[in-house]
Amino acid sequence: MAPLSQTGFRLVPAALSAGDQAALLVEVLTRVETAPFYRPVTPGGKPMSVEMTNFGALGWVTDAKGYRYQGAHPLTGHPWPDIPAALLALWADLTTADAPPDACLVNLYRDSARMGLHQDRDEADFAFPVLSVSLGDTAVFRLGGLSRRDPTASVRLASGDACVLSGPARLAHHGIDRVLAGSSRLVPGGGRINLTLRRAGPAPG
Ligand code: MD6
Ligand code: FE
Repeated sequence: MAPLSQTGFRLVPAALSAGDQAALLVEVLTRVETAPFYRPVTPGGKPMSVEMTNFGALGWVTDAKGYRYQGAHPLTGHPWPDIPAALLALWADLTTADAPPDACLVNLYRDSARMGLHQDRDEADFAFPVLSVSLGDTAVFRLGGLSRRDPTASVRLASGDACVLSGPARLAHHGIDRVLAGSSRLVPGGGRINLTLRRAGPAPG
């Protein structure tokens, strides 16, 4: 299956208008004042080039102990801030999930930050999709298949674009090859912010 036409991969260009992007950025930066971006370390001990924080009941973290979801910021010890309402609305609009997301990973790409090919597989129930929203500089997103060795293809994610991995594509490999510096003026100081919404815990009820 050609990676970009596989069932369950959906790119939604301009899911957010310019005004909605600016409003969401304010919501994000306000939360970052109390839940600052930090540079995570892989279980192998390598600092990531991407900086991270989270919103929601559960946040994705990585350190020497491994990958997991936890309820508190690793540096402040405080619960993560709540998920902005505009993102909850987008999840309701663009997915068929019957429960709201409980986790929103926030990735900050400055300079030459990138993200290697990976699967999102630390969640309890892969029946829930992952929805990503991009703000700021355009990224080159690479999508492959269920096997790491499957062919890949790349597509650009611009500011305001959303993308969904669901169904057969939920566990597809994907990553960020690079970010096109200076392609947007949205993020103060330059760069790109990506927000990924997930249901990390089991379905409620
Ligand atoms: C990023 N995105 O766009 C990284 N994961 O910065 C992801 O890792 C991702 O875009 C799952 C579903 C959609 C994604
Ligand atoms: Fe991912």
